[in-house]
Amino acid sequence: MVKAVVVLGGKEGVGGTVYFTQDGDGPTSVTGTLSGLQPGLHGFHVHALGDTTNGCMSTGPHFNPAGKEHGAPEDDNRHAGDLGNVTVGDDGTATFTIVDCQIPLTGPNSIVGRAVVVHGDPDDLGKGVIGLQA
Ligand SMILES: *[C@@H]1O[C@H](CO)[C@@H](O)[C@H](O)[C@H]1NC(C)=O
Ligand SMILES: [Cu+2]
Ligand SMILES: [Zn+2]
Repeated sequence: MVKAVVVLGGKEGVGGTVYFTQDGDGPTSVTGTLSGLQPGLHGFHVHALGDTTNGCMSTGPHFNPAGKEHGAPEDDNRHAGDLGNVTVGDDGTATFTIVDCQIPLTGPNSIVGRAVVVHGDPDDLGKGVIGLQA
């Protein structure tokens, strides 16, 4: 079992922690909690680069090792990093679980070392770099 974690930080008290686990070549399970966000839907992506020094800008495009188009998680034609939306409640928090087959934690298409970005309207609110966890 390979495990990874990202601690998200952002403007205006936005924060969160997201855990990733993968057993062998199986799907990756993603469980997270977020806080300090506006209620509603927020885009949730893995971006190509782990450089968060200039906010969303320096994290590059959505992670897209297969050279596909932007899409929804259930689409065949999607960026690997397209994990859809997370739903934030009226209290500004979200707890979610995603199971996905395109975001491995090992091998050439590993997402470890890349950035997770939670998008807000209109700003990009939360971001952090995925790191391996013991
Ligand atoms: C995310 O939510 C927006 C706003 O409702 C919607 O337009 C978009 O299709 C959603 N994306 C996915 C991948 O479901
Ligand atoms: Cu994004
Ligand atoms: Zn995309």
